[in-house]
Amino acid sequence: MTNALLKGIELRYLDASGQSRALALDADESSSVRDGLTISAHLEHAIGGTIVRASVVNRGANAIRLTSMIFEIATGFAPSAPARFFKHGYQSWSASGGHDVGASQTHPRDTAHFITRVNHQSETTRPPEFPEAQTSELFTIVDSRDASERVLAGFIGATTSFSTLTVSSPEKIIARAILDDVTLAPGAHRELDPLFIAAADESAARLAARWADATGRWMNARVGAPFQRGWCSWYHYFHAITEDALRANIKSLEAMRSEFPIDVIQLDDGFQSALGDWDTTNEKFPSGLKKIAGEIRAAGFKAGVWTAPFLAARDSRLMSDHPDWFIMRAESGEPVRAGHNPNWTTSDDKFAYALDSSNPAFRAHLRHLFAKLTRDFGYSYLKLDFLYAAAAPGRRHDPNLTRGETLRLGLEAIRAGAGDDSFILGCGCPIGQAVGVVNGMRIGPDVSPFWGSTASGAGDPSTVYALDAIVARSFMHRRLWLNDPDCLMLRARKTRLTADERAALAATIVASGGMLLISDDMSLLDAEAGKLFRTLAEISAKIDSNAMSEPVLALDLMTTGDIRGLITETPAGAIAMILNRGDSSARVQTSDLNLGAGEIAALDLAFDEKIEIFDTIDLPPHSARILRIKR
Ligand code: 9PG
Repeated sequence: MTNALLKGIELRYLDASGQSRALALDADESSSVRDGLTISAHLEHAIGGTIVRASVVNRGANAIRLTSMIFEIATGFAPSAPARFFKHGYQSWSASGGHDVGASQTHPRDTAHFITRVNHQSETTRPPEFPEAQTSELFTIVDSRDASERVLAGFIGATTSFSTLTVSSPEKIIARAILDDVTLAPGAHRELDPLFIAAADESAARLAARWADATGRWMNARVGAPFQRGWCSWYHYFHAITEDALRANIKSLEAMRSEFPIDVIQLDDGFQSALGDWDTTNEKFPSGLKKIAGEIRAAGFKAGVWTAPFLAARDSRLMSDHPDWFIMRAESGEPVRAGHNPNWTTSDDKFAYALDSSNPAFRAHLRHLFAKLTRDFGYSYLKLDFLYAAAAPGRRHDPNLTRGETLRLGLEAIRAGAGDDSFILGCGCPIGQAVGVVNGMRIGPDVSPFWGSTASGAGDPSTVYALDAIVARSFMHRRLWLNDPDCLMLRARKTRLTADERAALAATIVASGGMLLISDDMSLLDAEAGKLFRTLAEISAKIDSNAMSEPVLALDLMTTGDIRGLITETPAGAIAMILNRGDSSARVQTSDLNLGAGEIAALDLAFDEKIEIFDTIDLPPHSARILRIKR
């Protein structure tokens, strides 16, 4: 029996003279006081573990600044035990997976460009005690071969701050609420997000689902939206999308309604007059956004549109009218760069700048903008992208708000403008702060019309990394929101994906039960593709309808091997997916897959073929199979 428990808490802060200080609370105390500053913690046994609620009150005469709250957790594992930990990624596109504890002190991002670090880490520079290589965002799971139980530690809320968990050696986990040196005025108090600790003899994926359950409940996750099927312009047209190309697809989708039953047509990046000016279009969209929404709706679809509401480029109206709405670099007084894209601007300066949602004037702008896009223009599906920008470090309008609070306020302003009946999809979004605001969330990096490198460390968009994320984060679906695994591509031309690769992408998406979005020029698809699409829609809707009661789980959440898989139990038996992401063929023993007992039948989506399975499954490189297991 492991005995995971809280050993102690420590508040790190800056006193009135700017001096770094620490105030500790032992596990057997409920509060600790110094100079009027009080920290307290309350432990509650619930949902099969311990919930720690900590708070801080300033009863002193001077304002102080809060740096972090540190929680030390003993795992019960020996310091020498061979162990692995789950390193959960920061935002939609950031990788998640198992790593050996203590294997590395350095991470490739430690020396990466600022834009890469602001994208993928809750802090662009980690304090030396909490190296990126050993740090997970929001929650972690520690697994030791020497013990039957695994330990989960994670924050089940994210309304007050970003948080990390550092696993430097097997015997302890350091959980940390990142408080960004916010001011705590005399008389003020701050509640921290609850920390959950549990040890259990169940799979890492099931423990992760338990964390997602608890988080979703604590944060009132919006999990009730209907299953989403849609079309997205991005992965065929990219920035080159035009009004005419969109119109041709609206026509095709209307004509092929029974072959391709979809509900939403979503226009992606490429329509806007400038990055930041989301209600006006460029010369490729002469009709304007309102007329286009009207055409999509007249054809019988919901209209969807992409924005990056926390970014703006130099040539935007927004940036020239409101230079004071940006997060500022303390040293230079220049706005903070949070993106770089030559397609986004005609200015010489190709950077995209981060907007400051701690500023109520900018939040009022967001409310008006999204009320206009929804109520006036008629878009009821909003893909909000590059949302991490709101959390960029820098000087903000309101020094009393953490970056996590600022991001959430920005998201809430958008929701307030868009109304509760709009479907909001987060993308490029830090995972915790969006729970309860968004209806759907991209849970991985972009797919692309090529497979990509399977070598670890390469960060370029590629389908294989998207598949890794779909498997790793499947447990979030219908617990935190509807998972968006990113788009299916079925076209056989104008793509570098092979038939096996397209089918592997399709199989992984549908087995996850997540949203089913297609991104093809519909004129490239024939009746056969339509038949496949209907099969996919049927399988994914079935898995989705079951996902509220039974999570879709990775077969082995901690693995780094090329064979990955998903499984979910339904009343009619289990549905699983087995993927060979690697570059060589694999023969897999079904007994090695944690599939449980039962007769197995496989479906090869590439060839629409049912295969009898006995003890082994042969998987070509970059291929997948859907399995049905009779229980
Ligand atoms: C539109 C796209 C699509 C896509 C989003 C997002 O790091 N990068 O440079 C980077 C660029 C684009 C990107 C992700 C990362 O894709 O995920 O679905 O909407 O924006 O520009």
